[in-house]
Amino acid sequence: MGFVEYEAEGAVGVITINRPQALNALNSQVLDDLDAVLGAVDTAAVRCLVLTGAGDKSFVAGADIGEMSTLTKAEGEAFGKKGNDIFLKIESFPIPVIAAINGFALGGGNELAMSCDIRICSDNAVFGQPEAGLGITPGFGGTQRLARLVGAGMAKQLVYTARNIKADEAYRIGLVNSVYTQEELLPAAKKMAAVIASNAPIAVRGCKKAINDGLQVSIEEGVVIEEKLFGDCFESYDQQEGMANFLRKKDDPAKVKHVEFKNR
Ligand code: CO8
Repeated sequence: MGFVEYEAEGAVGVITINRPQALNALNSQVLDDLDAVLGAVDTAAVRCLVLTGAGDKSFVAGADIGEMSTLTKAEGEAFGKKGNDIFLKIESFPIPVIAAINGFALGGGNELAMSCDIRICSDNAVFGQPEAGLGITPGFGGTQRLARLVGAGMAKQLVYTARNIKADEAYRIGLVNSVYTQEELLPAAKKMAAVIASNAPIAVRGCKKAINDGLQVSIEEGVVIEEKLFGDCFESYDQQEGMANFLRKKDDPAKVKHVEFKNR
């Protein structure tokens, strides 16, 4: 579909931002296409997504500077809302999303990666929020998510200086979980996605919601959110079979097998 490709491989879906001639920069069309692809994902069959960029140079080099250059105040705010709405959709997407960051993740590109559940990158990846050097603030959630991910002090330093950092520094500050060679990155992302997809889908969804929703509230309110989602797992096939499978090994370890979770 347009600038965004989607391919499901069993229970793992791969979304690719495909505008390599502009280093996968996010113009309105790319954002619309991404929104449409997200809307078309069959979350009954697909249990984990990988999000990456086309080519070997860039994940997403930011929002499209050409398109933004002539916006009015009202248009700028509307463009920010358009990106924010889609990135919030990713953040609260029912299944986990892994960002496989294969190069530049600047401005809106870093913001897109931060809306995903997990970030891993290639050794040529470059991260940054260059907006202050362009005369704007980050506008697709960067001021909010970067501070939550790496702490306010480091986020402020990166945003105020508009300095880019390489993969090793992104790893050191906790912006990404691991660094791979370019060749290894996508297979590693798919492998992680397959592991996630092999676990009980109702539980994985509940974990995502509990962590995300819990981060917005006090610990007292957070544990109540967890209690509800924990309770929701019981009486499901996946809970009953998952636990029965464990208990069978008390009789005979050879009886333990991989559980085929059924999402019910
Ligand atoms: N927007 C539009 N086009 C871009 C972008 C971009 N962000 N990044 C790269 N391109 C285009 C270039 O213009 C160039 O096109 P052409 O071949 O037609 O000249 C092509 O991609 C290749 O780029 P370069 O030739 O520049 O490649 P280099 O390897 O020399 O440099 C860089 C790569 C360092 C990534 C460089 O392209 C660059 O600095 N790009 C801009 C990065 C940037 O500043 N990103 C942040 C943008 S601001 C933002 O994302 C705000 C998000 C919130 C928006 C809220 C709205 C209100």
